[in-house]
Amino acid sequence: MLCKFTPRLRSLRPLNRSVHLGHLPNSRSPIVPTLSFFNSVTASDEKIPTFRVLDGVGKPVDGAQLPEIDEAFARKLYENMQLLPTLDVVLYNVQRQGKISFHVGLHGEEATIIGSAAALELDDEVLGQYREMGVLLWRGFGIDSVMAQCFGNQDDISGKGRQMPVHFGSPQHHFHTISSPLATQIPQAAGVGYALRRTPDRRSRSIAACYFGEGAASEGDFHAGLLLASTIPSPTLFIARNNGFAISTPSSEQYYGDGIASRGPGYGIDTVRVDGNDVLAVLVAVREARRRTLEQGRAVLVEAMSYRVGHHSTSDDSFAYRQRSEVEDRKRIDNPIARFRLFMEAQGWWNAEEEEALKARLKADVMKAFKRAEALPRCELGELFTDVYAGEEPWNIREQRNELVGLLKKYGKTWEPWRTELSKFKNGGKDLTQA
Ligand SMILES: Cc1ncc(C[n+]2csc(CCOP(=O)(O)OP(=O)(O)O)c2C)c(N)n1
Ligand SMILES: [Mg+2]
Repeated sequence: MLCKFTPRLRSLRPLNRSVHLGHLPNSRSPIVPTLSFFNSVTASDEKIPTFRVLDGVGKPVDGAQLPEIDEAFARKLYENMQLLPTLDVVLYNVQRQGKISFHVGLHGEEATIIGSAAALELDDEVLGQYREMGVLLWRGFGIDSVMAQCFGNQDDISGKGRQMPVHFGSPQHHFHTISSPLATQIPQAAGVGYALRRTPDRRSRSIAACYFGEGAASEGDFHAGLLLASTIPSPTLFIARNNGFAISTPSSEQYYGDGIASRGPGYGIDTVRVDGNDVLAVLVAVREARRRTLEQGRAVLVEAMSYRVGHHSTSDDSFAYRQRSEVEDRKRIDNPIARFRLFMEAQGWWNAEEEEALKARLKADVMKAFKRAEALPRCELGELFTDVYAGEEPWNIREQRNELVGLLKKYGKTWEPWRTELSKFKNGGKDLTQA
């Protein structure tokens, strides 16, 4: 059954009135005697519509297909959304103080991330791009684990401090480790979906959910991944976060077609576009997309439209390529958190005092986690070389460890930058220097 909001992308009427002139081999395409080009995936030649349930001030739009949620669930959504900018602000400043090397925030995409996280089951396999920290937090990863990963300290369960900040991963939370090269997660997700289909106790129960930006969708891996997931059917849900920018490249220069959603039908993939600043619309769309993915055992594509309010990362100054006023306008006019807060207030589920108390509590929690993480040492230095590969240690890892031991013997005590760095590791790097 098609949902009310879903454009019927897969069963479009032919653009010409069909005249019965037979069929070509290997195709059910009707033959027509008049020449007609087309450049739209909607039957009406209009742009693909965007599903929304709350308007800009949090009021349900006419005929809105609102999800059934209770107060406790709404609060959970809201508190998780509010936690994200709290963490982003602190981590951004901590990077500016030189205490961590990098941060990438998700200002403006809180509804896309939390709405979709809430629509997934906790053990669906998630393959993110890098702005999906909120999915982990929704699953109970915890602020301390976020800080430990960003500081690369001994408590970093993602990678023992061996990854760049924000490159989270957690098998326990079914969250595959982020990798920097864009779009690699897309074909991998098709493979994960296929593996789930082949695993008896997860078939018909779990899906692979893959997040990526509209910029990453210009990579060859996007096309390979969608083709793979459609021709070797697998329960893979592709969530395109279209936030308007790929660093400095605006989406107007990223593609000429109708966004990312227009590509779904080309791969025979059920597709929907949703207002990514409307947390309830994202929740409904991703829930339905997930249901279809499982029911059909086939890929589904969701394109969530939003606006990247923050700079791309701490390595970017976005005012070099966009107007400050444009950003301020977007923040004010279409703020996903404010939209949902107004909805909550209208239900009698939230008020100004609770807002103030929540913000104070979240800030205190984040600051406490930051101070804790800052004080913890890194893992032992030798951990750099452990569990890189399964099984016996290969020669190249052994060779690299020996090389580092040699360099440490030569410079470890004498060269100030090395002395400082070594002091940050548990036991001061003695596991290698005294090896
Ligand atoms: C293969 C590859 N090319 C370029 C980069 C550099 N890079 C990192 S993020 C980024 C922009 C990605 O934009 P988008 O996919 O829209 O995601 P967003 O940052 O907007 O969330 C680029 C070009 C990279 N990491 N990998
Ligand atoms: Mg983008």
